[in-house]
Amino acid sequence: MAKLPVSLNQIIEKHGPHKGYTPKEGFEGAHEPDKLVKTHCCFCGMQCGIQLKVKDNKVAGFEPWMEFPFNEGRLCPKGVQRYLQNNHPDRILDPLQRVEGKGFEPTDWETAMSRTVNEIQRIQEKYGRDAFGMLSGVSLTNEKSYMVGKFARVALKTANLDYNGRLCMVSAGAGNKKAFGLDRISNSWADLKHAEVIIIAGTNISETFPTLTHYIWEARDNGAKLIVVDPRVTPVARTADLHLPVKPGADSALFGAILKILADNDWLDRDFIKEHTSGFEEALEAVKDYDLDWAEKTTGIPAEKIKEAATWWGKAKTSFLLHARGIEHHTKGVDNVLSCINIVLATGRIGKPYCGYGTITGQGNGQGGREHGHKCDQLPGNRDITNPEHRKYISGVWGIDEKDLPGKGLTAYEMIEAIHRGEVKGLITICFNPLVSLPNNNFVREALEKLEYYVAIDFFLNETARHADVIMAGSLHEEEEGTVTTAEGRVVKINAAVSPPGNARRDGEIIMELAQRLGAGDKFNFQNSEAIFNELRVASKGGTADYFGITYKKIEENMGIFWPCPSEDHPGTPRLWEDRKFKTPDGKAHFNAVPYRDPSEVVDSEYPVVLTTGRVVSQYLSGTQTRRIGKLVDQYSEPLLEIHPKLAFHYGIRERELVKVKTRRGEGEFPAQIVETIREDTVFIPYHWGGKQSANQLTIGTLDPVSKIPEFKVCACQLTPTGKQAPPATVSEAYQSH
Ligand SMILES: Nc1nc2c(c(=O)[nH]1)N[C@H]1C(S)=C(S)[C@@H](COP(=O)(O)OP(=O)(O)OC[C@H]3O[C@@H](n4cnc5c(=O)[nH]c(N)nc54)[C@H](O)[C@@H]3O)O[C@H]1N2
Ligand SMILES: Nc1nc2c(c(=O)[nH]1)N[C@H]1C(S)=C(S)[C@@H](COP(=O)(O)OP(=O)(O)OC[C@H]3O[C@@H](n4cnc5c(=O)[nH]c(N)nc54)[C@H](O)[C@@H]3O)O[C@H]1N2
Ligand code: SF4
Ligand SMILES: [Mo]
Repeated sequence: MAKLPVSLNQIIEKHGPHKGYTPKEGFEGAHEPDKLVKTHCCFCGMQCGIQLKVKDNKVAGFEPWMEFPFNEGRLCPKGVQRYLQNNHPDRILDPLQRVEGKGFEPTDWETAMSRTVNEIQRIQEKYGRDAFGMLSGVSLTNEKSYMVGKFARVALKTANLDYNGRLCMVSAGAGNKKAFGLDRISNSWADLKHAEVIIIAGTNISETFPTLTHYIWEARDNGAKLIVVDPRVTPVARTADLHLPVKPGADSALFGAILKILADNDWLDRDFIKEHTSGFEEALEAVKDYDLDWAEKTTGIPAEKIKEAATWWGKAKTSFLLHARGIEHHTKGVDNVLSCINIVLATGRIGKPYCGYGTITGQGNGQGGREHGHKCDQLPGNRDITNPEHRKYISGVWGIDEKDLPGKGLTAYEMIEAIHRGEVKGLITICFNPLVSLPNNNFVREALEKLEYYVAIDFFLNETARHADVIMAGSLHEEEEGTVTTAEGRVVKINAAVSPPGNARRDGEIIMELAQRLGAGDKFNFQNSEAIFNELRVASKGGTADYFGITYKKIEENMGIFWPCPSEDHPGTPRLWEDRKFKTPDGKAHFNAVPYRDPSEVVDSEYPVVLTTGRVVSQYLSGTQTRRIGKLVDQYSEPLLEIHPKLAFHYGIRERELVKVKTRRGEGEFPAQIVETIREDTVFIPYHWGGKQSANQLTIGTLDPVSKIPEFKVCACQLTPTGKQAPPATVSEAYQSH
């Protein structure tokens, strides 16, 4: 075989230069970019640094950004492929409006805007201001999140604003506020590397936060013991020292039993408990009967494994406890979180080098987006919309009368219920696909059909937007400047690489024009993203999530600043609580009594199998973005039903046989994937698809009473083999263009 030329220069030597192309010194590719733009991945909360290659105002590829300290160039499959969205043929290039009998047709911005504003005004005049609701999302930057919060309260003047973090981090947020008075992970990831014991509970970290796995490996190289709590033997669990295969919904029983073992053996930091906490005795009293027999029966984890985990945790000098949606997506999500915090506080291992605790925030700006007034009960700086002082401060920043500031509104799923009741008649969504991502989505679909007017702002036509009257063509992450806050609390800079294609517009501009047409233009007179950020800084000043000392310049010079950062000469706070000054009213960290209770739906003879749901590495959330990227589809192209060989044998289910999965809400058929890596009583379906492939046809719409998060992680189902074999997994042609 002839030896291939290895460089462009050699190709040119052999064949002469390419017509019309003169290569520049040092570049060997045929598509030399016009520029490389340092920014961050648009997907998960790790917010890995990446450099986008731009050619002719299009994102043409990427280069690793080796200097960004968190990921040092490493990326997961989604980060590597994300650049393929910018030129995607499905991109919405014009505003669209639904024409009866014809579907969507492109229209001009004047029509889209005036129709929307007329409908908002008509609905609010007829039914009241709160009859027009807004649902938003935290793939949006801090600037956009802040602006959406202000838009809903100042321009739309509705109380009913909520966001997709309601389906995500709210249980952790509520638990953290109760215990610490502040909602952020306690330490930066760097502290993980030297922890002696690491517990990760309810997170499939190698698939959902792949670049964080590196930190766990480094810790293990340094001798750390890793404990994984998950009903499935996830990839990271396969490498763990101890895997605790918990029954879905039973985590607080496990952590309660561990707390009892710590106390029984006096593996406690009594000085810390006495000086810096409250509520220890009550928390202990609540678990006094949680002996190992009870714990084994309730959690399904062998007693000796629970004891071993407690012993490792109890005797360690340094430790880290991390959790994510596996323990939080429950009607007792907040309780589960509090039960984890109890064992951290009992051993006093927080706010010290290599000792930390926190939730792993999911969405790209899941951290920042939950601080700036995006939630139905919240104002910027993580302030409380029901607190008179907080209302007064923010009204002052916004230049409005406090009595004109709406009060607390409905949470995301409650808003769907209110549409059913006829209380909410109009809806605007940005960056949210509730028809795929909310539970019990047949109920959600019926609600959408009841709306008198629905407008969506998105760059792809997602499943929910298909029910819209008007769709406004919005912008991708790489098309607007701003900041996001990573899962470790580091505020980083998103740099615009290109401008929106066709007649699509930047989200920020869309919101500002709507505000102006609604008569609030003077409150939205921002010249650029930095001007929005500067207002956000002032609005957050003195709140628990204080960004006042953070500037664009400082972020760029330091590759991110950790909040809280109260003044411009403050360096930011990678590690919280070193001063032991917790943000609760009494300045102490709070233990909480967590009595065990069952999930909202437990198995019975009619619905005898536990169903849990979650993610796979190559797909992201409702799949709007990743189901359009061929290589990611190739990697995992359809929702499979993970089932243990014993359970499959019991039902006579074969590999890739279509299995009817039925719950009290709905049913669907899914190809079986028989794996030994799941509990025998539980099946798992990833939720990234819509319609008949949606896992959320099956899930239950019950909510945690405090956080109002839906119980995505446990319900009861029935399995029936259909006898039909699913065709081999293939990638549809539409997706093969990349
Ligand atoms: N590839 C990919 N990465 C993502 C995302 C994505 O969609 N795709 N989304 C991002 C977002 S927004 C989020 S919120 C995060 C989510 O990140 P994770 O929380 O890690 O992801 P999930 O798959 O929802 O759930 C994690 C694990 O919980 C387990 N589990 C189920 N029930 C229980 C239970 O009762 N107890 C315990 N202990 N475990 C249980 C499941 O088996 C699963 O392995 O991922 C982020 N990263
Ligand atoms: N059964 C089950 N259901 C779940 C979960 C589960 O584990 N199981 N997990 C839940 C969790 S943790 C989450 S976070 C939710 C997520 O659920 P969603 O938030 O509904 O999911 P996304 O896919 O992020 O939908 C966001 C939409 O925003 C658009 N978008 C993204 N970025 C931007 C932007 O910058 N501007 C604009 N205008 N649009 C943008 C995308 O194109 C997409 O259409 O799903 C929840 N649903
Ligand atoms: S780990 Fe998250 S932020 Fe990093 S490349 Fe993957 S999806 Fe993007
Ligand atoms: Mo999430």
